Amino acid sequence: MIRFTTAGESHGEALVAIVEGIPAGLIIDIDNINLELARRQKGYGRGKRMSIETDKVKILSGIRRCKSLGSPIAMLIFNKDFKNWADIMLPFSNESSSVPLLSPRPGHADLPGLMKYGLKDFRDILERASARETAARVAAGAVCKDLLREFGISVMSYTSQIGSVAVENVSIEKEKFWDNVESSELRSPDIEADKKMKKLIEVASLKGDTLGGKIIVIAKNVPVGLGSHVQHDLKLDGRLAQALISIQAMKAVEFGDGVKLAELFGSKAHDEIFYDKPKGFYRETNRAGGIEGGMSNGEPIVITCTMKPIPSLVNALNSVNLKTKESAKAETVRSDVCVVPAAGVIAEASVAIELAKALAEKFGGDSIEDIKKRVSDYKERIKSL
Ligand code: EPS
Repeated sequence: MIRFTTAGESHGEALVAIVEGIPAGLIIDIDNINLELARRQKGYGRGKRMSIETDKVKILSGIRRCKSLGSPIAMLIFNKDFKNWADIMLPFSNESSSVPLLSPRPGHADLPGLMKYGLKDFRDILERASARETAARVAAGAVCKDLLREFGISVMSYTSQIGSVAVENVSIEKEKFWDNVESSELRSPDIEADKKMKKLIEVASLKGDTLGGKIIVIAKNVPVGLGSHVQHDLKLDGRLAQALISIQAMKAVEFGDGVKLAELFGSKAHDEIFYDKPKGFYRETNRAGGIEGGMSNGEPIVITCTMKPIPSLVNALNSVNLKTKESAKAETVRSDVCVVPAAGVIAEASVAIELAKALAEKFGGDSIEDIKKRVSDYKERIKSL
């Protein structure tokens, strides 16, 4: 079974990711992991922290001679900023120049976290609630992307909206679509929208405000039948939704035509099935976004994720001081204005992890060669239907 866990505080010494269940014999490219980490760091509207960090992974276990051993893969990403926070964040430091943070930010984990864990300074909450944790998720996702690549499965994403500005008339089939996405600081495929989005981010920045938006994640070449209809917690869409909604600040996840389907008659909401001798069964539309009955149906998996504006505002919202109980402005901590482009990279990682899990579940195997054989036999069976 593939599973992963992460550890680490935003300003602690390092982040840790442990991925278990990756089959033996998979070629792991450390450059690919570092490339994904670098992609996550980019984006117009990011704060000062990203100019301090150059995230790189240190592999501690599970890989030998560039190949996975089947044992847990432990990865470390050092926080360069830790040296500036050592007296505040060292696990056994007695002396602390840290002034407790007492006025929680509306929309953040600060207040519910403090209440739940019985702590007094919400730095103890925000350090782990921070989206810095997603660097570790991206490292885990990069390993899973390596696994998926062996089966021709790709996971990509782009920014489709920032604030009120949405990309228009774009088609992922268009030449250079993905080159445009990767070369845009906002990971948007539409140069005109890109300009407007940047302007909006500048306005937000001047106002001490923040912006959310939408990203679209697309997984291609996913074999039919990942996930299952037989039990609630095996459904692929349910699992992907959990993985994506757990990304900091994510508020909604839609598959295919998503919420738009509510307005339609059933006759216009589904993807009719056709058959053609060489092609087999196919659809001409993909309103379902590649998942039916909790299983992949062979069409691209298309997911729209909506992110709220992050709650760390320079122009702080009203809050209450936890000690005096008097009205106070929420604490201002260093922050980003917009993290939607980074969220796309994180969403890719989250989707890659879930698909890798579902793939390993369906085809089993401790070694990459065993899985390949089973996938090939399965594809033959489907073809002969
Ligand atoms: C982030 C690191 C954090 C934030 C941001 C993302 O660094 P710092 O708190 O030192 O500025 O910039 O965190 C959030 C968006 C959040 O919600 O906490 C990172 O590595 O992506």
